[in-house]
Amino acid sequence: MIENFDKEKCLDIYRLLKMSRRFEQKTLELGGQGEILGSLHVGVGQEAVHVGIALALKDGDITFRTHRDSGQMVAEGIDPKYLFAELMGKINGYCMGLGGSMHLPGISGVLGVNAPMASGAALAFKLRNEKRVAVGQYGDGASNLGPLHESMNMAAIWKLPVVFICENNGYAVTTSIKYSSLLENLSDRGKAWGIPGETVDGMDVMAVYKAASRLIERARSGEGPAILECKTYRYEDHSKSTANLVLSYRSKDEIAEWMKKDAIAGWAGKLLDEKICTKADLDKIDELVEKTIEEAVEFARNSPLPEPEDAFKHMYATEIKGIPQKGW
Ligand SMILES: Cc1ncc(C[n+]2csc(CCOP(=O)(O)OP(=O)(O)O)c2C)c(N)n1
Ligand SMILES: [Mg+2]
Repeated sequence: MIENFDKEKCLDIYRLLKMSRRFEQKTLELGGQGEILGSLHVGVGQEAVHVGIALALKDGDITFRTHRDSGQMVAEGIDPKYLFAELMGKINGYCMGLGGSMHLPGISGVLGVNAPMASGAALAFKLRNEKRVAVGQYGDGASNLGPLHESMNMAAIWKLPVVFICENNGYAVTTSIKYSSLLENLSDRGKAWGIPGETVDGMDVMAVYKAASRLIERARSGEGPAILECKTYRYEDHSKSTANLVLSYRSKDEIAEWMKKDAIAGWAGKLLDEKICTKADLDKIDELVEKTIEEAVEFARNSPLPEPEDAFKHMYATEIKGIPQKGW
């Protein structure tokens, strides 16, 4: 038993961490082979944040994720086969293949909009008297954008049921947080709006889960918003298209230091040290994860591509003068 989790749940947390990582690593592999076109922003290394948030959300809650959170969708229980299909541009994808990685459901490619959108959702919950909570996720880079601060102030004065979760992975593309904020902890910004702010070890799934669920339940009980900063790290580069920058702005030693705190190895070690499970239990989960990922990729590979004219579906303007809609 760790916290209130029995052996089965502890192993399931291991499975979610693994699924989240293997899903994202697989997307990079498929991208490298030309099976996924366009860019990808993976959160490999940030799994403790993704799984911790997924565990803390309750049915009916809503989260607005960042461009780096597709692994979190898998941890939330979203079927990876439809995610792979979307990333490969196939009609069985969650957005019928028309969205791609930056437009997965609940993910925005526009920085700084998640806090406003989460605050808007929280306002709707409050007006409808629903006991639901909204979460707005954002990176350290996005934390400096104006709309985020405006919406945090409004959420504070209206005591909205929203929690702002900062995934501080230390960099915005190549810019270190050291150059973009004088604060040691970005959660201190809560003081400006009169709301609580906490910082946790974002490589520790239990630390994220405990703080996120406490603040989410606090918001649900009508006490208003809070900021949770998770200090974490991305192992891969900013995106598939910037992979050539790998070591131009950070050192190999820095990456190695963070990898020592790896969330998956840390959780597995804890389960073994506390004799909650055996190595064989973990190996079995690893096998299951690989099988699930492979089957999901096969499903996506075998799914059809949309027709060219499908590009004009699901748009506000369906007829565009001068642009042929058929037969090109
Ligand atoms: C409004 C806006 N400005 C710029 C960009 C380009 N952009 C995409 S990701 C990124 C860096 C984001 O850094 P951070 O918020 O720390 O998130 P991370 O990528 O580290 O997860 C930038 C500048 C964008 N998508 N939206
Ligand atoms: Mg960042």
